[in-house]
Amino acid sequence: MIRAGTAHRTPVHPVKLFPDTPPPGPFRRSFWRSPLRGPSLTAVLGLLLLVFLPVVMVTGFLSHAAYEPDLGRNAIVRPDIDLVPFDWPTWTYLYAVTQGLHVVGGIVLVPLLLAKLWSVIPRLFAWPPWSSPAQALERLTLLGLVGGAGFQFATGIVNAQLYYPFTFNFVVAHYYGAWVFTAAFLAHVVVKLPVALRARKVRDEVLDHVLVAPEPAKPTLSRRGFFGVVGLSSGALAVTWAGQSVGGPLRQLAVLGTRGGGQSFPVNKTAAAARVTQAMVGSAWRLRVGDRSYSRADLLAMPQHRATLPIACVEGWSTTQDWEGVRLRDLAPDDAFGTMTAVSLQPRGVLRQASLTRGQALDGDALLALKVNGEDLSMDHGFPARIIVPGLPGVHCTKWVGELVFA
Ligand SMILES: Nc1nc2c(c(=O)[nH]1)N[C@H]1C(S)=C(S)[C@@H](COP(=O)(O)O)O[C@H]1N2
Ligand SMILES: [Mo]
Repeated sequence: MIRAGTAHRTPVHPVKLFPDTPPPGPFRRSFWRSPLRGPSLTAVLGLLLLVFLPVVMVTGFLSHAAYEPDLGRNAIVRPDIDLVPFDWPTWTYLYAVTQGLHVVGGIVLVPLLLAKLWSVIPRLFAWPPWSSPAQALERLTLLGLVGGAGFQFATGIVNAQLYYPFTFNFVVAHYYGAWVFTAAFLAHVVVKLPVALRARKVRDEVLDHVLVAPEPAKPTLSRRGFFGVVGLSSGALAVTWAGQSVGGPLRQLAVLGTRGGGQSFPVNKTAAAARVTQAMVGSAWRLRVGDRSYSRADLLAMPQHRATLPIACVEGWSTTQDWEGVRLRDLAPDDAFGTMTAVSLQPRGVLRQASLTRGQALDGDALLALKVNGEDLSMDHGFPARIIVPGLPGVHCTKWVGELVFA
């Protein structure tokens, strides 16, 4: 402190950005009064997230890989900066499992994430906000962590409930958001893991720690009760969401997730919404493949193949049905192709066409489906013909196909 009358002395400290005393309110430690907060609660929550968050993160990047972003027509980011370029295998339930884990996992983690955020809230109001450039940088990674998590969870959950309701490109934004969050998450783990491991051995009460309330209020909940609330919330979310990915009797319980629709399984984008009309799919409809053209009767006269396969949507739901139609490899003019692009009659929209790798198109169960569960496809499920391939994301199962391009 420099007292009046001593101003002629050279100050020892550089000019302070912030006064010593925090402003009243959340910046004062005494504002935070829960007796539950402390480094060990935060450590347990952090370690739980360290185990479960990577499941959601890794399956998210796998979803990006499944999109085959290096295939021209699927490119969601510049193909030359694609960071996960490999051929997504056609293992029947692969995408249903990875994306089910991604979406259900993300939803189930929300209570744990909120609990973690609640446990460290006094730190977000630390005073002074920063005292050195290094500390300012550390707080910036916190912004990436909290902001990144908020953005990823909010956009992901909204997208899983509604069909791409955003004015921005969700896929691209969620992908770049994932890199921001992952970088901040890794930095946070490197800095905090040793702290968390140490904190579990020390009793909070003996610490003068920013997370320990200096004037604790009476407890309203024991720590066990706190974990009970978090666990029950996660469990309730799991029960009301997971059924749409897992299926079976659980599907009835998935009140927060399942899509309704015709032919008794979910529809993503109806024919009407895609602006596909009866006239476009009537008797004049032909499938074009190079210079050849097939009527529906021509296709039904070819060898028919049946396969029980899931539609596994990026939104996390999946549904397994019995499909019947012509193998894609029977429609290829020759063996010399690298990719196959299905083009829909749908006039507009990113999903009007999608590309498969050669390996995916050659799979014995990769079909141009004409029927499902023994009946002609309904309009909403892609009549007169749609793609269905084992293991791929639903976005690659193009409906109302008008042309196949083997390139
Ligand atoms: N032409 C076209 N095909 C499409 C779509 C679309 O919007 N347009 N949506 C895709 C998506 S995201 C999914 S999950 C599946 C859903 O198929 P279903 O409506 O038969 O269940 O169709 C795919 N095929
Ligand atoms: Mo989808």
